[in-house]
Amino acid sequence: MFRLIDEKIRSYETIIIHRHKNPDMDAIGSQVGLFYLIKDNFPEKTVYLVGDTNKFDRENMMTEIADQVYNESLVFIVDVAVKELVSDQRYNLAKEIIIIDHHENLSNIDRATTFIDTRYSSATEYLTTIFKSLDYSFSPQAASYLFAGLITDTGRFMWMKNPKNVFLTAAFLIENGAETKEFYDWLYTEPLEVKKMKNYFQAKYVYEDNIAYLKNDATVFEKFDVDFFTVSRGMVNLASGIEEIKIWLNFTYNKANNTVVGEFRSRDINIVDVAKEFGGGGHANACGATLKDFKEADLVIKRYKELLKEKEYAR
Ligand SMILES: [Mn+2]
Repeated sequence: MFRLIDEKIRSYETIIIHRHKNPDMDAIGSQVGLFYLIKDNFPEKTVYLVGDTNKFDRENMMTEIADQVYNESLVFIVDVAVKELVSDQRYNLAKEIIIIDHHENLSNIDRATTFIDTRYSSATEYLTTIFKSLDYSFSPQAASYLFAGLITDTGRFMWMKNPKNVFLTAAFLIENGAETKEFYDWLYTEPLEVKKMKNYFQAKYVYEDNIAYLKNDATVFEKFDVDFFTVSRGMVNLASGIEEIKIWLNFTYNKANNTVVGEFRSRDINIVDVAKEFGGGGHANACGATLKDFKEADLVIKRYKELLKEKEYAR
C-alpha cells in the first residue's frame, strides 16, 4: 500500500516538502527526515523544503523557491492535513500532492493522495514505518531527525499510542545512526534568562481548591521581551506534576486582538467540555479558549472548581 509513495518519488525529478505552520520538532523532523530519505536514496533528485522557520529548524534547511518550480513537481505535506494549517499555500501549484499525517482531522485538501493513520504517535514514527517497509536506506542524518520527532511528540516516551511500535522505531533509528546525546542536551538546555523567567511565573501561580491558575496581564510583556506563545503555552505546564493540583490554568492577555487566552490542562479529569462552554476546544486533558477579559477568566476558574466538586460528589 506504501508502494505508491515509492513510485511517485521515482517518477518526479523535483520534490517539495511542506508541513504545518509554527512547526514543532515532529513537523521539522518529518520534513527534514523525508528530505534526507529521498536524497540518500536518490541523490540525483532535487528536493526543496519550504515554510516558516524557528529554532527546531536547526540547520536552516528552508529555502525560497519560485512559483514555477511547482509546475512539474511532486509535493509532500507532512504532519498536517488541513488546508489552513499548511505553511506556504503554494503546494496547490504542484502537479501531485501526497499527505502523510497522524492527526485526527480529516483532510480538506481535495486532490491530495492521503496517508493518514492516527495509530502513530508522531509523523516521524509513521514515516519511518513507511520507508522501512519500502526498504529505503536511512542515513544518520535522516535517522536523527526522525528520532527527534519521535521523542518530542511522545513527550520523551510518555504518551504513546502504540508503545511497541514506538520503541521498535526508536531502536531501528538508533541502529541507523540516530544521534541522541547532543540532541537531548540541546532539548534540555535553556538560557539563564529563560530559567529566571520561568521561576518568575512559577512563583506567581495561585493554588486554590485543587486548582492552579496564573493571570498574565499586559505588563508581563514589558517585563519580558518574549512573544505571546512563550507565556501562554510555554508557562502553563509549570503547574503540572503537583499531586494536589488536578487542573491548571494559564490566562494571558493577547494584545493582538485584545482578548485573554486561556490554556487549560489536567492529568485525568476531562476538562474540554468546560472549555467548549466558553467557545474553546481541544483535547480531553489539554485545551483552551479565547476569552473577552479577566472577568471571564474568573468564571472559567469558578466552573472548574464546580467541576472538581461534582467529581468529588460522584465518587
Ligand atoms: Mn506530529
